[in-house]
Parts: sequence; C-alpha cells; structure tokens
Amino acid sequence: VSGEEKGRTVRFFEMMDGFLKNDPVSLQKDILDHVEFTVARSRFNIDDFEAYQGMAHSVRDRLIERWHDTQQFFKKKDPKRLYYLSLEFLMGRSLSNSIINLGVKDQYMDALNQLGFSFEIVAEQEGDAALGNGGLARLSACQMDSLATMDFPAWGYGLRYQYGLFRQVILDGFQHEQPDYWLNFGNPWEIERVHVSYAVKFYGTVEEKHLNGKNCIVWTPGETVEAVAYDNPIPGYGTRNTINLRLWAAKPSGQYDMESFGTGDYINAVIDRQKAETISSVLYPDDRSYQGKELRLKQQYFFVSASVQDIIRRFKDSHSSFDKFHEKVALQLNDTHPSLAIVEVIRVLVDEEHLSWKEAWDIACNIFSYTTHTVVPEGLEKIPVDLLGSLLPRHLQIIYDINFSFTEELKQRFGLDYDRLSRMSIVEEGAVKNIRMANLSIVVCHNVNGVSRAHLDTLKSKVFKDFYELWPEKFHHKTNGITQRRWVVVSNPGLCDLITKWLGTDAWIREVDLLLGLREHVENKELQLEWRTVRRVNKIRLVEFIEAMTGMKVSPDAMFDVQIKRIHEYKRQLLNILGIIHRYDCIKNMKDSERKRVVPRVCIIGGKAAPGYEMAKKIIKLCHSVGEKINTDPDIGDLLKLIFIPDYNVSVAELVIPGSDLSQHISTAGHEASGTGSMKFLINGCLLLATADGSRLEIIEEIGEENMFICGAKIHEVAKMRENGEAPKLPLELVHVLRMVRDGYFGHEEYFKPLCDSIESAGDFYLLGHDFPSYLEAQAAADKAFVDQETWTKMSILSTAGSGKFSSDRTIGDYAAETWGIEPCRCPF
Ligand code: GL2
Repeated sequence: VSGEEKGRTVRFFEMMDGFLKNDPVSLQKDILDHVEFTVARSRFNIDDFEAYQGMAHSVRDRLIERWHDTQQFFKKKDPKRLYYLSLEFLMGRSLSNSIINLGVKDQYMDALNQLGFSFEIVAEQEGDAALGNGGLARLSACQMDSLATMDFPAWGYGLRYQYGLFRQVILDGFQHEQPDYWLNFGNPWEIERVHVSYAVKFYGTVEEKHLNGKNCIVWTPGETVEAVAYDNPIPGYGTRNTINLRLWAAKPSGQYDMESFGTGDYINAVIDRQKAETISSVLYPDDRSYQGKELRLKQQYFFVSASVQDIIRRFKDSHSSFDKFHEKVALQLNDTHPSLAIVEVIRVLVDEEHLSWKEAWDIACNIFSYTTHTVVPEGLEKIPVDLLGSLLPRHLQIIYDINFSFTEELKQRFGLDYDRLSRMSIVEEGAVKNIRMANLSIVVCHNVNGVSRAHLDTLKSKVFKDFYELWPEKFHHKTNGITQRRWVVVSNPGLCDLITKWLGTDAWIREVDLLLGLREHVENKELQLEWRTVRRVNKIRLVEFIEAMTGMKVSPDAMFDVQIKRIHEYKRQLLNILGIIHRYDCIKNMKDSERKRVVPRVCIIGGKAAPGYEMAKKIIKLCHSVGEKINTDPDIGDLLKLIFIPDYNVSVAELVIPGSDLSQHISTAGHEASGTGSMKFLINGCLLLATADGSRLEIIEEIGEENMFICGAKIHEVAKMRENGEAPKLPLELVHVLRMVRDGYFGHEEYFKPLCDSIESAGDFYLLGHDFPSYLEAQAAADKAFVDQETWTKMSILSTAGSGKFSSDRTIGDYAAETWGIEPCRCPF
C-alpha cells in the first residue's frame, strides 16, 4: 500500500476508537487486567493459554462496545431487520477474525509482543466453535460476516449446543468419534443473557375455549423448558457495525411441577427438571439425512419458538399493532430445519395476539423466505405425523389447516389430479404418515432459493417440478459465496498483503470485485515471483503441520494435491484414492529413466464421516491402508505420498487451503447443490481439478476452462445414463486397481469388498467407472502444467483474480435486494 493509502486505512480505523482505547499500552493493561481479574490468574505468571484468555476478554470488551452502539442505532432507526434462522453455524475460531474486523490487529500484536508473547502461538490456543456439520453450516457463518460488514440490520438465531461436531480420532486407520465438549474452558466470545429467556412448551392438549367473549384455542403444555439467550457479537470489517448471533440454551423451567415436588420425591423431581438441558446438548452429526427423531424435532422447535418470541417481543417494543410487521421483519429459513417457525408465527399471531387467520396467514406469506441445500428428493426432511402431533399438537392442527386450503387451491387449478395432489400435499400418506417440511416451506414462503444456477435447474426440473409449474415466480437462485475476510485476510496474510500491494489498495477486502485488477499484472515477472514465494511459505507451514499431525515429513517441492470435505460417496473420495493407487502402480512399473519425469505429489485427504455411514468409514480406512503401503514403499520415495489429516475442521482448513497447489472437487455431476470449498481454494490461488457440478459451472465461466482441470460426465449426461440404466463397461485401468484392492494388496480385503462391489456389481451409481479415464487425463494435465511453473503461477493468479463473484458479500447483496428487501443501516462513528 502506498504510504498515503495505508495512512487512510489506519485513520479510518482510529476513528472507530470508542470508550475503550486501542493503543498498545492500553491494550497491554487491558489484557493483564483480564488475566488478573477475569481469569483470576496472577499477572506475573501467565502461560500461553492465559494470555489467550486475557486477550480474548479484552477483544470481547471492544466487541460489546460496538455491539451496544449498533443495537442502539438500529433501535433508533427501526429499519426492516433480517432474522437468519439456522440450526447450524460453523464459526471456527474468533480471535484473529475479530481483531482484523475491528481493525486492531497490529496494535494487539504489538501489545502481546511487549508482554513477551507471540500472537501466532496465542491464537493457536483457541478451540473451534464447531456448531455445524459442513458446507451448510459454514455458509451461515460466512453470511453472518457479510451481513455485518455490509451494515445490514440482521440477527442470526441458532442453538447453543454443548457438544459440537464430534472430534475425529483415527485408530489403526479407523474413524472413532469423541465428544467435542467445546465449552470446557469457557467461551469468551459469548455473553450469557440471563434476563433474556422464554418458556418453550411441548406436548399437552389443545382445547377450544370461550374467553373474554371470543373463541380461543388454548394449548396446555405437558412440559415447559426455558430458552436462555447467549449472544455472540459478529463484527463487520471496516465498519462499527457489530451484529448479533443469538444462540439458545435449554434450562429447566422456573415453573415447577407442583405434583412431583409435592409427593416428596424431591431428588427425582430435580433430576427430571435437569433433563430439559439435553435439548441443546448435542449437534446431530449427519448432514443431508433426517431421521425423524424426537430430540431433533425438539431442538428444531425449541430454537424456533424462542427466536419467534424474541422477534415479536422486539417488534412490539416499538409498535402497537402488527400492521407493519411485514415491513419490519424478514425471516430467512436456512433449509427446512427451522421451518416450524412458519407455524409458530401463525400460532402466536392467532392464538396469543388474537389476529384473524387471514391476517396471520398474510403476514407469514410476506415475511418468510426459504433456501434449500438439497439436490435429491430423498434428502428432503419429513416428520412423522404421530411424533409431531404428540410433541406439538397445536402445530399439527395448523399444518392441517394450511394443507386444507392449499389442496383446495390445487383442485381449483388442476382439477382432481390425484397423483399431483398426493405429490404436492404437505401431508404424505402411507404406512407412516409424514409432514413434508419442504412442501410446507414452499407453500408459505414468498421466495424459494437454490444455492447455484445448476441447483435451481434441478429444483425446477426435478425436486420441486410440480411447485415450479404452479408458482414459477417463487423460484430463484443465489449462488453461494465465502467471505474473503476469513478465507484470505485471516488465513493467508501473506497473500493478502501481496494482493493489496499489487492492487494499490486494501479496498478489495470490502469490494471483492477489485481482485479483477490482478489480471492486468498477470504477465509481470515480479508479481509471479512474489506470488510463488508467498505460496511456498504457506506450503512450508503446511509441511510443519503435517509432520506435527502425522509424523510424516513431506517435501514442499512436490505438488500438494488436496481433497478436504465431508466424506460422502457422491463426493467421490474413492475416485481420488483409486486414482492414487493407479499412480502408485504406474510408478512401480516404471524404469528409472521414466521416474525422473514423474511430478512428485503429496496427496492430502481429510474429512469426517457421519458416525452411522458405513461406506464413508470404509473410505477413510482405505485411505489409511493405501497410504501405509505407498508411504513406506522404498521404490516410491518422495514421488508419491498419501496423507490423511485427522479431525478436519475450520481451523485446519485455514491452514491447509493456502498451502495447496491443486484441490479436488469431483462430485458426480448433479449431486452437489453448490459446493463452497472450491471457492476457498480458488480465491487462494489454488488450481481446481473438478467436475462440472453445482457452482463450479459458474466458476468455469468466471475463470475459463483453460485455467482449471475439468473432468467427468456433465449433468445432462449423468441424467441420461441413469435414465437408460446404462452400466458402462469399466475401463481396464480401474478394473486392475480394484483387483489390487480385492486381492488384499492393501490388506482388509473383506472390509473393503463393499467399496469394490459398489462399482463392479452394484450398478456404479456414482459413475466412477465412467469418469475414471477423464479423471486420469485431468490429473495428467495438472502434472504437465505444474512442470511449467510460470504457466502454473499465471493460472493461479487468474484463479484469485476471477474469484470475486464467489464472495458471500455478493450472495448477501443479492438476497438483500431480491429476497429480503433490507437496506444497509450503518452505525455512525
Ligand atoms: C449442502 C450442499 O450439499 C452443498 O452443496 C452446499 O454448498 C451447502 C451450502 O449451500 O449445502 N447441503 C447440506 O446439507 N450440506 C451442504 O454442504 N451439509
């Protein structure tokens, strides 16, 4: 940055000093005060963890200050607010992100240095907040960052699980799950609001009563649980705005069950009350599958009910009627998990606020929007009617009422087309009667969004075809994005500085389209050299991490080829591993002279399998068994290594992504709704080896096919092969590789048999056979390009330059304008 430019940036942040001062001396005192009085450790004897705690509390003070100012300002302005409801938020660590967004990183680094600590080591003390599974959950975290940065008056609502996503431990190559009790050492990033709590009702009976001259429906609950708010401030970057993520924790209700306490069974009565806390105790570790479990339904309703009560309470603070509710409130459903909010809003408005059904219905239809993240109809959430009726009897009545009007409307429109009626009905008939939460959401929401253009096409032509024919105007897409603050500024400071230097400004951190400016320098040798140097430093950091995690020493000269994401058959980690076996086999059969031409590779795989997902667990074991063989084979040496990184999470991703050369995104076309991992690699200048699926189709448009390695069947080809029931002949290379696995070359042949069968005798649903040859070709093209480091570097720069569209700032801007109808509301300095 030019001196003047940097000066401007610093002044800009200095103006944001409020009551608390941000110079290094004030910060040092603050950190020490917190060590002494908050952490209650002597300030003369501090270890790294205590330094982290002291610093985190000092940052928290600054977050609270801005949070207060922002909320005061919103209250005064009373803009339309967005409420973002999600059962999962994968926030990762908060320290670095907070000080960067608050604009106080340099000052804190100085303060820590002067106290004798290294910022990097202190930041490493923080655990991840892993209150989510995968892409969907990280998406909500990225979107919160964009909402704050873009000054939108928004709130996030979710559940404060005591146990986040399980820790993955690998023993003898097998995944084991361990609980993630992330609150063990306290959580400085949240503020407990004991005074913000709501009673949430379950079970019981519903009666019609005549009260105050009116017919009313009265729900008498069988159980009441208290929802207590925990606020997590989310600071925007380059703005004073700090918004709130409010997570609910379940506590026993203050309303005692007089009967059990009265019978003298005091101990059991207390134990029973305590059970209430289990509602928010643990995150379900499955993505993309629903199980119809009572606890899960309780979680969903618990967080939805508390959030709706909170939203209505806030609205009523400054409004005496509900006339303007739809002008002041937008509610976003992140998938169907929070869709009971629709029913809850209607219930509260009708039963408690005594609006007419028509008034409540109109409000609900105006305020709710829904984003789906699913590609296949089987992935849509259904709740057994018996379960819903027993847990939430009044809600089931309301759903039936909605369905009655809806099916009447359908009959008027389409006549007695029973097939269509039964497909579209909110109630699914059958041996087990179910409520289809997606149908409910589509019927009520004014807007239904897919998460990429290709996803929208699938929704229109397959998943929600009937609904699209009925209401084409409701269906849209907002291609997902990721935040450049977390995924470059925080995790890749070297690249961040380099981009700022070459663009001559750091404005790209808020206006990401400016990255396009890198294109004009792509031929510049100096930039290329600096680009390579930054990437090399990141690789060395990754080499050290790999050694610490696995004990393996790998060479930074090799190509780092990475696939990190949840383990799923459709994501085809198996294709990757079989490709690695093929490469291994080729190298083994090479003459020495040929080996000299091999591009050395370090293949890195990481990801968790849902605990009950047997095939995914077998893939993890296969990866370890193959790795063991290859990594210890003296014939192979540094030419090929296979590393499995255990316990993949957000902070591991922050380290691995900047150090990767090539990353793989090879889902069978038509199976990934969007995919967001590819965007994180892209903006970091890592080249993509990918199938044309989900948002990658749009990445190809932005970057150009020539700057990526594309392989595999296209979406329409997959559809056609499936329609025709074609089981293409497997390529010989693949048959050979599978034979090695079956013959026990990597041991455990019985255990791996179902993996081989899935390709050879069970129809190869994910088309590994079809895509294997083009996958190997793409890998060969990547090898060829890597040899020419200049070309590779240019492709890398062009990847970053063209990644602007995939910022969550763009996604949120689109949602704000096209779906939510909200405007920025910037808190003055
Ligand atoms: C997912 C989709 O599978 C993924 O393609 C998409 O990018 C994200 C975010 O929209 O949502 N759906 C889902 O349930 N998980 C996803 O990652 N876990």
